[in-house]
Amino acid sequence: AQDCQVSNIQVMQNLDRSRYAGTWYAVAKKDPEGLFLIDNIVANFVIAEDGKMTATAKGRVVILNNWEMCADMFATFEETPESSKFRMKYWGAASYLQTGNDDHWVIDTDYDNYAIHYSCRLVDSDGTCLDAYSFIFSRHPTGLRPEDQRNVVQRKMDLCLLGKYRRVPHTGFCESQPPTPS
Ligand code: DAO
Repeated sequence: AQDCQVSNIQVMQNLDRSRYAGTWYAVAKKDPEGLFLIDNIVANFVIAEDGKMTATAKGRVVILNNWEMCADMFATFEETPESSKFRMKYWGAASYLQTGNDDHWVIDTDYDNYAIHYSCRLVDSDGTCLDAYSFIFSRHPTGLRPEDQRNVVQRKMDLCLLGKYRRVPHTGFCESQPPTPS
């Protein structure tokens, strides 16, 4: 479906959260209004013993007036009747970092190589998204495998976001404190 209706977006069927868990490197990102995480973005999803999913994430941010730092972020996920649609509460290790409550949708993943994330923060009166952000995640910091790229392009089209992504470089900026392993 490419009618750009948020309610018609196809998500991953029967998401296996334990296979989705672990470390994902953002290799591309479509930014929301008020961009926060810039690059060197690594997320680590964990399934706790009570079955609840949480995440830690790092990324380079620029806050206040050109203060560049590595943000340490935390997130909890609330399940919904659809296995790939979560509500995500997030906050930073420091009080001056962003906090929020966003959708976290898993559009597609093969668990071992790539995952496509989508979040619409504001649905317009016509049902399209006014303020979306989306991560293309890879298990490999070097990027997507060539064989996954066709699929990722198709999903970007389905999300009506083709051409709106930028590459997310990994330069080692946040590597002094890697994310907590699962
Ligand atoms: O970078 O502009 C932005 C929006 C991202 C907000 C969420 C960041 C913290 C939580 C990340 C968890 C895994 C996606």
